[in-house]
Formats: sequence, C-alpha cells, structure tokens
Amino acid sequence: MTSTAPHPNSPSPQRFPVVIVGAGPAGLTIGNILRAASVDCLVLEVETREFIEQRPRAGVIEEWAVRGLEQRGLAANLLERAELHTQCEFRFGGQRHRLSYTELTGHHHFIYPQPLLVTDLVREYADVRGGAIRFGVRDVQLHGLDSERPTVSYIDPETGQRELVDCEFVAGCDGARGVTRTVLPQHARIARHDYGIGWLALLAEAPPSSDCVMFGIHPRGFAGHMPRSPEVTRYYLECPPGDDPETWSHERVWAELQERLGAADRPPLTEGRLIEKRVLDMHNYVVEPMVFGRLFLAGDAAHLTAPIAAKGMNLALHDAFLLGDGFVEYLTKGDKGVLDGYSEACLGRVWDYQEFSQWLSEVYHGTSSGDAYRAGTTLARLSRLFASPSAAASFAEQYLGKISAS
Ligand code: RFL
Repeated sequence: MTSTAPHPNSPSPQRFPVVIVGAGPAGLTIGNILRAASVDCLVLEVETREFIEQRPRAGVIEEWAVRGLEQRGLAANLLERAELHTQCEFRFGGQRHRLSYTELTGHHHFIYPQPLLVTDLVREYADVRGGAIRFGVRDVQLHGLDSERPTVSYIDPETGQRELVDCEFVAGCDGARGVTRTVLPQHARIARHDYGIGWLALLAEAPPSSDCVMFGIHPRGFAGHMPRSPEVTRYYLECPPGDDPETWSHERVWAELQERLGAADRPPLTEGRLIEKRVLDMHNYVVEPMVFGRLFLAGDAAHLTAPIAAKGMNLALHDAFLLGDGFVEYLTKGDKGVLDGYSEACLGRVWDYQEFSQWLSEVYHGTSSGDAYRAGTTLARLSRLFASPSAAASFAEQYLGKISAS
C-alpha cells in the first residue's frame, strides 16, 4: 500500500535529486529539461517502452506548446513532420460552417500524434541525454513526502525485489489512473465534473475526409472527425456512458458517422478498418493545490479534461515546462521562486481550459440532450459563432489556447 511514512528498511538506496513517476508527455518533458541542465533524475514507468511509444491518444498540439518544446530542443521531428491546421468545420442541419481561426488570430494548431511525440521524448531522454528510466516497474510507493528526504520504492520487474530511491522531490506524472494522486492528504480539494455522457473513441485506417477537424452537431449525438495523418483519422461518436464498444459494429459505426457528419454538398466520409474502439466516460477533475510537501503533480495526475477541446496534453506540457524549469532553478541555483509559484501558475491555465471545455461540451451535446430548451440555446450559440465576428474571434482564441507559455 502507498504511504507517506518513511520506509522502514533501506539497505542501500539509490539516490536521485528527482524521481519522476510516469513516462507520458509530462514526465518525459520534465526529465529532458532536468537532463539538459545536468540534473540527475529517475523515471519510473509501469508499461514497456514499446507500449508507451504506440499508445494512441492526442494529436492536436497548441502553438505555444510546440514553441516551448522547441526552446528546449524537443521539437525537431515534430516541426519537420507535423501538419498545420488553420480552420475547423461545424456541421449541423445538413450544412457546413467553416471557422478559419488562423485568419482571425494569426495562430494555428499542430497535428502530431502523441505516440510520435512520446517516442521522440523517450529517445531524447534515454538515448541522447543519458537519463535513467525503468520500464515495467510494479507497485510504486511514496514515503516521507512531508520530510526533506522522501523515498520512492518500486518492484524491479527483473529481480522481483523492492528497490528504494532517496530523492529531494517526486514529480507525480502518472496520469489519470496513477498512484501519486492517491496519497494526497484528506484536506486536498479535488473538484470534479461528470458530463454524464460517453464518447466512442475510434481510430480508422482511412484518410481524412476533410482537410480539418469537423464537429457534427446532431440530434442523434455528437460526432467528431480529427485528421491524424494521411492514412489515419480519429473519429468520435457520442454514446451512453459505460456503453460496450463491442455493440458498435463496423457497419453501425460508419452509418452513424455518415449520418451525424453528413453535409448536403459533400460526398460521404471515406470509410476504413477500425483499429481502435473504446468508450470514454467524459469527466473532468482538478486537484488543488498541485503540490503536497515534496510531491509535485503534473499533467493528468493533477487535472483531467475530457478530450472535448483537445486540451489535456497541452496542459500536461504547460505543467512540465514550469516544473522542469522550477526544479532546475532550485537544484542548480537554490532559487525556489518558480517551485513556490508552480501550483498557482498552472491552475490559471487549467481552469481557463476547463471552462472552455465545458462551454464547448454544451455546443456538442445540447441538441442531443433530449431537452428542447438546451437544444434551442445550443443552436443559438452556434448561430452566433457564424454571425458575430467577435464571437468567432473569442472562440478562436480559446480553441487555440492561451498564446504565451506562462
Ligand atoms: P499520461 O500520458 O497518461 O502518462 C502517464 C504515464 O504514467 C504511467 N503510469 C505509471 N507509472 C508508474 N507507476 C504508476 N503507478 C503508474 N500509473 C501510470 C502510464 O503508463 C503513463 O505512461 O499522462 P500525462 O503525461 O499527464 O499526459 C496527459 C495526456 O496523455 C492526455 O492529457 C492527453 O492524451 C489527452 N488527450 C488530448 N490532449 C490534447 O492536448 N490534445 C488532443 O488532441 C487530445 N486527444 C486525449 C485525446 C486523450 C484521449 N484519451 C484516450 C483519454 C484523445 C483521446 C482519445
């Protein structure tokens, strides 16, 4: 069981200034920042390297986040291979409505699948910057987080032995189902929001059917079309929460997508084999503060945003830039300023993105809610987006995310 008490037996513990739990975008970015400053750290990951390099998830990365990666020497492949997106399309009532957010703001999105980013980050961390990482670890436990010398322990998959690591800080970057959030003290505040709906998340071996992201607003439920590469497209279909993905046959999926994303003046979607099919129960949470003693949470471990507005990985990168820089400032110069302001600096952006996700969720799901009042106000929101330049500009700004990295 995970505890915050000191670990009883520590024969010859390893020592690292920072232990990072989780090798997702947050943990690997922090590791890379530390290694670039010659600060030692250890990354602990439950999965194998092959698994994390293939786990399909995000694709939309905001411009400020890419610049943040670039400044830290982590965006070479991304800048060479990512596609740029400059507009999105809403489809409702059988009509198409385009919103050119780059024309309105001068900014764009990058499309780069998360597995490619994770592959780049792990290669740079482990193979280029010489960072220590253990894959396939079991039963990570945290001890003495309220002391100046916390300990992290884990079961080594090869020996089956429990290993101990002494450190100064623990970065909790183990995502929504990790262990680090479970050791929070009783008084920690976790604000939760459950949308009460599910999304069937699909990856299709099919070229995109449009050059941009499409949102299908339909009385049968929301549908999304997100290009990932010339060969692969992510789709979403609103469904009941907890729905069984096996009830969604190939034929049923494509029939619903054609219906919900149909537009009178466009040919049907290009269909293809479904290579991922899972139901996501749409919910959010925010942990406040994000720091407990020597434990600093980052990314999905600290806050979850359902993939409604494609914000989760962007927030994880924002946290990672601040936390990585904060650790370096403190461990190389003794300056604790950035670490002290870490939680507050992250939470401003977190709540801003949460609010936008909630707003957008109503646009996506209002017409299918079965509530005539919500359906009416949703259509009014959509009409305003395309009738009012200032409403469109405000949407564009929030959809692109706060422009600066701070
Ligand atoms: P991750 O990526 O979940 O990484 C956490 C890592 O920790 C490991 N782990 C543990 N390691 C050690 N000990 C334990 N006890 C552990 N428990 C877990 C896990 O194996 C994993 O390797 O968290 P991180 O780094 O905070 O990154 C968050 C992002 O992955 C997430 O927010 C995004 O994927 C969300 N998201 C999107 N975000 C965007 O910004 N843009 C998008 O377009 C976008 N699309 C999406 C998404 C998430 C999706 N799903 C599956 C929820 C699309 C989907 C379908």
